[in-house]
Amino acid sequence: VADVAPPLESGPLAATGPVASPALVTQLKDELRDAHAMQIVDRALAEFGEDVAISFSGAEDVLLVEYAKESGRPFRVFSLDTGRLHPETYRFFAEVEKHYGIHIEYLFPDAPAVEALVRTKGMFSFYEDGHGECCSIRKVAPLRRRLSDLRAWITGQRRDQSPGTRSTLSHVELDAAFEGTNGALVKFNPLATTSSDDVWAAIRAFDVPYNALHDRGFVSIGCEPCTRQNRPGEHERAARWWWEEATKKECGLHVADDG
Ligand code: ADX
Ligand code: SF4
Repeated sequence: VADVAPPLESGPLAATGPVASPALVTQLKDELRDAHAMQIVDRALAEFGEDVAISFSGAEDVLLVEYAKESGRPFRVFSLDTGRLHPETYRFFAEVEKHYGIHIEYLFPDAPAVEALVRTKGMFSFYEDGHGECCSIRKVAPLRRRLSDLRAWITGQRRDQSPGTRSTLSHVELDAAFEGTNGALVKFNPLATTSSDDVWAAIRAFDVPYNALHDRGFVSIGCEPCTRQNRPGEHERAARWWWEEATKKECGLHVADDG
């Protein structure tokens, strides 16, 4: 497509700005405590330039892409293509690329690792022995690879998505699970204190494209075999890995920074 901008250079990036240290995180945390999500995205892009990227799941976190566009700054977006997403999500990725004139940087899992898993345990092992192994191969390892040449990342996590695991989430934290180029990795959660209702009000107000699954009863969207439609009155997280206990509904992408 002629009007699509070329992707920013990928691969190891020289760290040019300030080191993503705990002191910087404390400073940003104080500064952005009461900031609007749009200001937080802008600040992240201003501070880290091409050493920060938006982690886009293909759901309502598309609002982050809108805010990045509104900032007028260059920005980069990556998605973890687990190979198990809904067809609607793949179509939505393409729609987002066209709408914003960007290329999403897709990360794929290690082929031999996926082959070994499905040859020994089949395509749906997670229903038998939990989602940990599959998520670790299809999501966590590719994410680790992606983050290793960044100094910061931006996620769409919100407190109201998961009362059990995200209720104290901050707008800025030191990543407790992954390392960036310089070791320490800053994690921005611009929507941490935004409610689901406010996210949807903004998506409508900005006329942002969204995943067609949302019109069919899906609220929280992950991989196809591990996501179902929400039932009336149930919390959105109940529709993810529904056969497992509520306390296990994290896949390893997000580990809380309790500091
Ligand atoms: S998950 O850990 O349970 O899968 P969730 O679906 O709540 O995460 O999404 C929270 C944030 O994690 C998203 O807004 C996004 O920043 C990141 N994320 C989740 N899934 C992906 C994915 N497949 N690719 C990139 N980022 C993702
Ligand atoms: Fe595998 Fe399900 Fe995890 Fe997707 S969410 S990586 S299909 S276990």
